[in-house]
Amino acid sequence: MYRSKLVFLVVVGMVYSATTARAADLISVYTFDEQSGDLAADAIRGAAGDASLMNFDGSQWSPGFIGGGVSLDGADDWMRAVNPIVNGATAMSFSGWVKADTPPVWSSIVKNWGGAQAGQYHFGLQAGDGDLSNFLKNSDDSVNNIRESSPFGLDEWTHVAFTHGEGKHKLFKNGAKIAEADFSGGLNWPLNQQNDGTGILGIGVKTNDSGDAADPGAPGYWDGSFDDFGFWDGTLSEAEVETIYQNGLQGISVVPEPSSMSLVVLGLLCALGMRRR
Ligand SMILES: [Ca+2]
Ligand SMILES: [Ca+2]
Repeated sequence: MYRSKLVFLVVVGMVYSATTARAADLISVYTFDEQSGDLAADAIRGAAGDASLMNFDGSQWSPGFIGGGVSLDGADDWMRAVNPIVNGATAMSFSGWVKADTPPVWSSIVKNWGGAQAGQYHFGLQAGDGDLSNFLKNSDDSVNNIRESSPFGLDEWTHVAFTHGEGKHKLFKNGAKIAEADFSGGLNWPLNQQNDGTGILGIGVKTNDSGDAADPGAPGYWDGSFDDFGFWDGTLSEAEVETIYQNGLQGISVVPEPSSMSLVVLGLLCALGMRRR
């Protein structure tokens, strides 16, 4: 009897694993749950993905949408990390929760983009119009811009996402697709970021070409709050984006629950425990 229970648990674990397989792997997450200090930890990459908080005055850790969040002053606060997306990536996705108090010109969410040299992605609010917008640039130097074309709501937590891959560039708000375009190709860092083999992720900013400072011309600081930022190395489906949004409403982060393999091991341990009795 215990053996059949054991087999059942293993089979359940395998089926669960097969049905939850996904094309896109989560490669970087900022939960912004720190509540102190000048680093935002990456729950996937560890120290290699730490984001450095620049020009914050100590009052940055605030209530978020899922646990804690980080608050940016719209004047000079920004964060810098190693870009989680590889140079030449032909697919990627980003998801996060954001709240805008005001919409400074070119308000930035996440960008790998220089002042003069375009990069992989440029996600935020469009110019002075203030609608949700993303730009991608491929290795043919073709820049694609998709946008919502109506002003972004202020003072409310909003789920935002974009995906690249499978021939499409898509933009999402609160789980729903709001814009898409045909687009494909590899995404490359600004040339000046390739000298040391490291691309730059600017959070709440557009950096200069080398990524070591905010672009003096159009820094695009964010005035408001961020929470639960995730990057994937592939293309999330529209259903997956909707699920991430719905999970967020339930207070569930994109950080994965214990994996299906852990469930298999847990099942085995439970079964062995039962056998001993
Ligand atoms: Ca959080
Ligand atoms: Ca500041």
